[in-house]
Amino acid sequence: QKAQIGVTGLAVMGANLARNFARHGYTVALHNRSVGKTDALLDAHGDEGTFIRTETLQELVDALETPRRILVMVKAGAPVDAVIEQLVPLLEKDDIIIDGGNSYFQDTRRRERELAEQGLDFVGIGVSGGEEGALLGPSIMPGGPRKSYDSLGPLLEDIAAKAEDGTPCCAWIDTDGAGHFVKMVHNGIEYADMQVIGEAHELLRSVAGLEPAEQADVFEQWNRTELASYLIEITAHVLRQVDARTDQPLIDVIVDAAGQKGTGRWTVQEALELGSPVTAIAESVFARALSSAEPEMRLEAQRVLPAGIGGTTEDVVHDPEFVEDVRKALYASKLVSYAQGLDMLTMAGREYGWDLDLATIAGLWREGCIIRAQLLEVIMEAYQGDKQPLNLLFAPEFVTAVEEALPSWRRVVARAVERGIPAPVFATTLNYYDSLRRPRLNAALTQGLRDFFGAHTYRRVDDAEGIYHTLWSGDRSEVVS
Ligand code: NBP
Repeated sequence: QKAQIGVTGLAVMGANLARNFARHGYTVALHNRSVGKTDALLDAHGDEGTFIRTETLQELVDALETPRRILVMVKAGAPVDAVIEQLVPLLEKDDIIIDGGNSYFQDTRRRERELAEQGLDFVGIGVSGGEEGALLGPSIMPGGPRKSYDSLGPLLEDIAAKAEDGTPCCAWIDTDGAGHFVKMVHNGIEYADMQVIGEAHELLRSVAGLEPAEQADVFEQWNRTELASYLIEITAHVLRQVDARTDQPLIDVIVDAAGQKGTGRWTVQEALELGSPVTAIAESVFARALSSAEPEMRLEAQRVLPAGIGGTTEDVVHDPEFVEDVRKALYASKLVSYAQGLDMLTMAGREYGWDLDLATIAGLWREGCIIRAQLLEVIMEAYQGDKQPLNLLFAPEFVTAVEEALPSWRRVVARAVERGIPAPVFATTLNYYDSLRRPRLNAALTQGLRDFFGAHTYRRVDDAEGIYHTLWSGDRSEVVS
């Protein structure tokens, strides 16, 4: 009996995806560079389905029905190229190599191009949901050639998470790196989601005086509102946890230096290339960087930098109105962060020639992935009508939602600033919102200054076509450039 799918790379993600396929009735051929992982998987879970054990890539290839589907789940970067290089001579036309790791989308574009020249399909798929998602149903964002999806799609849709209406959280995104691109932006949004939750937590503590266990109750309540989401749910669990060693809340013994594996940074780097203002994601990446870089600098800052707080702002201990303000600010900030991320997808679609369907993409994120949330159902609906909003914030239901949250949002940002409590994403999203709706931006002065020192020219409000320059170092008359 031949296997329908092969998996090479059996660390946590590969092993769990392999088990997921097997549990769905597929025969799965298993391979790992070091055979120990293959045997460990078979020892522990070999009875969950039909597996074929292989020791070499040649054996893996021989174990598969054709056209072959080989899922590569090795460490992103050079290991993926190394595995591809070894696989290619063993494969035949129309075989599909699938990279389910967190690969950089430009690598995926290159790999698809290179493999297409050899008659092979290369499919980069974004997989979200961590270890548990991989086993029980991840959100899957496949790119690659359209025709490969005919052969691969049904398997992926089987093992993917299902939305409440039964739709699989897996759909073909577009060619080459589109799947990995969408996964990258998903991760960026995940950074921003976690950062605003962190900011809310800090304000609830420092302004409202709520202890972690009390905050856990608050987050549990919030999880029954429009904020309902996996991250809000697990925030309650983390905040409720008590450290066995010290009997203190666990959160108080965790070092406040956030790690990152790079996908948030990639999102921001790419946003800079595209000129896409994903300020919430950028602030979140920088907030992690600030927290974890240079402990010496943070210590010195605590010693020498004054707070400059006037002392007029009282804490609002246990004030339910302030707690509700924070909840609304969190919702509004989250909406802006999603609006920014989705706008980045639109810009990338233009740049790379992808037809990215935002309703479908929001739909894929409804279940299985880390940012899964009730809100994504509403976002999906906002993009389903004939008239697509130019920006998520323009969808009528979100105009109303933000209008309702605005007074709270402004109060929370003002309070944070007055009290010297950092809330970078609450603030940057509000700034983005205010910048978008402002009839004139200070960019006019920027243009004036650029023209002054560098003759960079400017356009006039009363002439859509002309390019102008003022002779700043001459008689200061204006000339058409
Ligand atoms: P790792 O990223 O830790 O990679 C370990 C696997 O890569 C092992 O099977 C290892 O084989 C193999 N490998 C390496 Br390292 N170099 C190799 C090479 N030159 N040739 C062949 N195999 C090589 O595994 P993971 O945490 O399961 O993640 C897999 C992918 O999924 C990554 O891209 C990751 O970013 C992504 N991802 C992870 C998560 C998560 O929650 N962990 C979530 C979503 C996506 P060995 O056993 O012989 O050393």
